[in-house]
Amino acid sequence: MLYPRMTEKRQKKPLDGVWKFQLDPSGKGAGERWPSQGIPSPIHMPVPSSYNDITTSEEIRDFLGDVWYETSTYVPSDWMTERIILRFGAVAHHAKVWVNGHFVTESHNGFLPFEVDVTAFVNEEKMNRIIVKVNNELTWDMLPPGEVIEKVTEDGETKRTLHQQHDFFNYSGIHRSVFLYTTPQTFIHSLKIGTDFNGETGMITVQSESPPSAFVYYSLKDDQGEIIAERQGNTTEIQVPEAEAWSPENPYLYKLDVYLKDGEGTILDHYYLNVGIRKIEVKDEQLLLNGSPIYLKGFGKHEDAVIRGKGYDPVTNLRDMYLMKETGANSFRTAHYPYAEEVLQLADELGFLVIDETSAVGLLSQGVPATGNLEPVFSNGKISSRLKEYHLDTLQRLIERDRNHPSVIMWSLSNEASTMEPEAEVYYKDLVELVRKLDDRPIMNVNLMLIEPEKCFVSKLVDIIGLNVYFGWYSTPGDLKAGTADLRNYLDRWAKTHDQPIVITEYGVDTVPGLHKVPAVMFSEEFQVQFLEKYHNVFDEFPEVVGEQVWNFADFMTKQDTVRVDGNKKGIFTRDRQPKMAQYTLQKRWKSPLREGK
Ligand code: GCB
Repeated sequence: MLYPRMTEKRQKKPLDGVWKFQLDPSGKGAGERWPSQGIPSPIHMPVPSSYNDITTSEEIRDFLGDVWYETSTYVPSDWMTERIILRFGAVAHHAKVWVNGHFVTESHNGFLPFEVDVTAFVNEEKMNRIIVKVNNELTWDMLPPGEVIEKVTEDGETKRTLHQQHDFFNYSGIHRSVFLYTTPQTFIHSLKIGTDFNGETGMITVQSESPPSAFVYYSLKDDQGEIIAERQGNTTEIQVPEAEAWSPENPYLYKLDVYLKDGEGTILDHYYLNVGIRKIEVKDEQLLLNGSPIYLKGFGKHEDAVIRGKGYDPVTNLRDMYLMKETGANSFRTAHYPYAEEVLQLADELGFLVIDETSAVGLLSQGVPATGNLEPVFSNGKISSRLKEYHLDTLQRLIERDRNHPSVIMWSLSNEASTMEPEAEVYYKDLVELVRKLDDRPIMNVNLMLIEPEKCFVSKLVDIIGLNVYFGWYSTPGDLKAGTADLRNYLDRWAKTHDQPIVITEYGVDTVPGLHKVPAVMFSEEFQVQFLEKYHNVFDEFPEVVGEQVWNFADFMTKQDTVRVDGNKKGIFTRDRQPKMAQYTLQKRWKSPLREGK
């Protein structure tokens, strides 16, 4: 799906701002005709944002169920000859949309964009009313999975709570920008860019999907706007001699203008894309960027910020990127769901290598308290064919959305699933097959530290192994000597049983900023520093380890729990993006040359 862009042939109008908002605890909105008559007793709510932390109401923060949003807008008259599209960057988790009382579309994916042609429903001379019903309940037919539990309290009230499997707050609402945009009637439907680089010459392949009645023209420009090559046809190849390869140190972007013309040469449509020429491969237990080994240094992140929750926020995003650069990071993982498209645009421009993850987090049952064992999820039917369809659909849409970003270097299928169950193998085989059909980037799957390397049914299917490790924290708490010995042993077992390179996709400890202790104890800043230093020494013993991403970039909100003090505190930065002591530990390591090849 193409990101909406303004050109001389396309217009766009953001609908971001303050919308009307109302909770609907009894689900009466549709029955009372809110979609056609408007929502009756609204309060003000910003879009994009999570709604949870905007007001002071506990009911709104913890709300589970339907809420309604409403806005109104005029549409310029010169749009009336065009296709008019209404597009949402993401709404968590379910959305139904009405335009001027007409139901136009629905979505059930909280982290991916959706759009609909509303040309037939907009008025030229009157205000247009857009109404969105948002529901934030999770089920085991979707990602991330979850379950609404109903309990009747002593005073006869039904209390509904969300049972979720993942460690982040269930922020909800219209999370990303909403646009009205136009395309001409004859328009460029999709574009797929591939690049290759042999050390000198760059190769760009372009595939466009456009109506057969029109002709496609491409113009490739360098970053000064000088034309380098011009081509024609739905599919084409462009060789770029002495190409500037894209990398974190030199995120050089070419610009590709794409025109659709009629038989007389009149321009019907125009779209453009940034193109970074780069080659990413996994070879001989190494990760190669443009032919040379690259070591990933960086973070697992979250889209999470004070007040706006998971709402798209360019201010926080840029602060994060500058802090990551300053720390010496060259990469991040979009844990645990697809991030806003604008984040990937920044990663292209500023030079970050991105592990792009689906929202498959929590495909692992929690421990059974009586036994301490993990209940199966693949083998007992909890993971249904519907959930698998949802996973496949998410992967396909993620790839179609993000495949043209040079920053995206691999796809992560899931985080910490029950891959020790034999039934997981068939499930993941189908995921891998789909990805291989759609794209040639390496595939990763991220493992929980309880997965025994000898008994994992999925790692053999992927190109690169992600490991989340917390020895000395969740096991042998506070004992870093035992923790690092366990880490060494665990990595050794992975290295012996698998041929693929390993990225440490999570390692870290909760740390209360300002808590100092000598000797170090858990939760102190000293403990975080020592944990990282000791882990780094172990990573350096393993040539198979081709990357380290600390958990987490910043502190983030979780549900209320006995093991969380106002959220997860494993951040290297606080939630308001100020450094803890450990930032200097990372900066020292990441800004100086690591051992050979790292
Ligand atoms: C993990 C999860 C991550 C949690 C983290 C933690 O393994 O992947 O979502 O937040 O551990 O802090 O416990």
